[in-house]
Amino acid sequence: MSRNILVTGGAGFIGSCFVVQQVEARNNVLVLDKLTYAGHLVNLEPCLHSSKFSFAPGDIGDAELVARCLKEFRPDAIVNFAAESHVDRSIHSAEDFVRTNVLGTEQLLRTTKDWWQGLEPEAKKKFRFLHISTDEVYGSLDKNSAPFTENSPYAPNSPYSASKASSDFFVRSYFKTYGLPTLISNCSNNYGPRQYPEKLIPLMVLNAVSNKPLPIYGTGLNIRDWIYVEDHCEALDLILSKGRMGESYNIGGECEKSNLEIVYFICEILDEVIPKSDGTSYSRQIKFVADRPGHDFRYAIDSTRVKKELGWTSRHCFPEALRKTVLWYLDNSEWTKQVMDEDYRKWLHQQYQDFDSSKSMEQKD
Ligand code: NAD
Ligand code: TDX
Repeated sequence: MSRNILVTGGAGFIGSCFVVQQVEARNNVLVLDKLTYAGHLVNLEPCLHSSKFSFAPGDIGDAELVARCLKEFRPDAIVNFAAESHVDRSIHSAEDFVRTNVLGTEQLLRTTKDWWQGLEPEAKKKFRFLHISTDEVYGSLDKNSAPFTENSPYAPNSPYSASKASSDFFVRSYFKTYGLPTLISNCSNNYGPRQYPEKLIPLMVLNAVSNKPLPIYGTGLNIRDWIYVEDHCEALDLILSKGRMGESYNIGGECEKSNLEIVYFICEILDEVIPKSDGTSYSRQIKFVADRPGHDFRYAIDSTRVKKELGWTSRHCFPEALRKTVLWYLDNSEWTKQVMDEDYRKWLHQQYQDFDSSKSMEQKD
């Protein structure tokens, strides 16, 4: 049976992948998105003309708009991807992170709860609110510590992760206090097409081919657990259909890599598919720059619960999916042109202007 799903933040990187999968599965999807610098309708191109898809521009914190969407669309589920998502931006200023991730999520919960309480018993029982969170709420691991489980204590270190942790607690509180049927997912680092090029992988690909420096924070030895975005969205579908209310589900790629490894992998792919005319490797563009303040050393996720309880497995293997991702950015220059606008150039200047104080790879050697 087809479901009505309200997807907030559905014009961003992960949300748009989820929306495309759900429309392909013949569910009706209403995307509510504020279209911030990170949200682009072009991300939804594959389903823009589908009768299963509709779009409402706006803010999750706009109670009137959300109430209208709920009343008219009557969702069986809400999936909340809407967030400010970049750690480095949260270090420059946390204001938007508090406004959307904390206050916006709480307002969305409140509006949803008010509407949900008035539903018929059957619709009320069927309804689900899935909140998309992150592994960053658990803080940082040492090299040899066991991966995060759902029972790991929250210990956020960046303003971004503090705002996500806060939103998770509000979701939990709405389940405990009002019985709103909520679910939380905590996922590791996603990669794939349509990721805004402020994040490590698309930034490195696009800088490399523009002959710009590849800025590695600190030593480059920090570790992230990488998951292909489609695998993440498939896990979310299972959580939505079969997850236990009030629970959290960790989702990870079982693919721990240091940042330096990731950048070398990207350079190897580029060296093969678009070799530089002077015969040198793109890795010569690597520059070690000042570290991210409060930089978490390592994330790793234990996905046992989502695997055992819900039968999820990731379908993609890293080398192939990374290659596919790199090729996607090379092949989609119209997309990159659209998202790498004036705002993007301003961000690069704000974040990376300080290249002078950096050391190039050759200098380091
Ligand atoms: P993104 O920055 O690409 O997209 C965020 C989307 O939310 C954009 O379309 C933006 O316009 C929209 N948005 C922002 N503020 C809004 C508001 N107030 N009202 C309505 N829409 C708003 O982010 P992403 O990488 O796709 O991440 C999606 C979610 O997944 C976030 O909650 C993030 O914390 C979480 N997450 C991301 C990763 C990752 O690796 N990218 C990993 C784990 C969890
Ligand atoms: O220029 C860079 N140089 C660099 O060394 C950038 C942008 C990043 N890095 C490092 C910092 C991190 O250790 O690469 C790693 C990955 O950085 P990001 O792509 O910014 O991701 P991260 O900070 O790990 O957070 C991501 O995963 C968890 C998402 O942005 C979050 O939304 C998600 O919750």
